[in-house]
Amino acid sequence: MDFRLYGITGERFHPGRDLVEVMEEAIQGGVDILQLRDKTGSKRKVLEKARRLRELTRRYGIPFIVNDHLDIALVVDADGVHLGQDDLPLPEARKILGPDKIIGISTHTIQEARQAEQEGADYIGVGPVFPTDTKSDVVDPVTTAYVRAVAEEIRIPFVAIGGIKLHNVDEVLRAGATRICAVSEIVGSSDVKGTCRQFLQKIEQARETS
Ligand code: TZP
Ligand code: MG
Repeated sequence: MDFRLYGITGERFHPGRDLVEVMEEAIQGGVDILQLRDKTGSKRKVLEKARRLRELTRRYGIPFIVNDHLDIALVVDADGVHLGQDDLPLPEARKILGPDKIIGISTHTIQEARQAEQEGADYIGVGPVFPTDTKSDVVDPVTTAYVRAVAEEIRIPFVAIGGIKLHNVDEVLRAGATRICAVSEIVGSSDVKGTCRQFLQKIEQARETS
């Protein structure tokens, strides 16, 4: 679980470009864990994408995570799932997936973070740090104050997410984040690889000076 730059798919940000092609560029730029997040496609369509991204991530030797769909994660032998506060609770998901799969949980409050840690989450998401249009049912921004609180208290890996761009990522890193996720800034970029490289450089810099 020692990832730095968490990539999530966001197909509406690259119309006309193939999903796998865009995500491969992101991996080449430094994305070292990849999540398939598809809130609109049919089960079959999501399954098809999952198969392709499983093949891609295997080729590059990085973990592959499926958002929401435990069944698809199992069928394609993904490394894990990412679940929100309204999805199947973590203990139930663990029963289905077993001890070896990665389970990540979205959190918006320190109470949710504590609970996820206690229940055996492998990592948590912390966000949305800033306003974002990428997620529709999003809660109010948690701000860097929540990032700081998690950095101080929570011992499992956490990844900051939501509205993070190259121009504001330093603020998130200063609050104690050592893992970053950006969706629109990466997959919507005209230079996906270069954008990832710049994120990674900033993350590495912050890790060295912390
Ligand atoms: N979870 C919390 S915010 C968010 C998700 C999936 C969307 C992040 O997208 P962006 O484009 O980096 O703001
Ligand atoms: Mg969900």
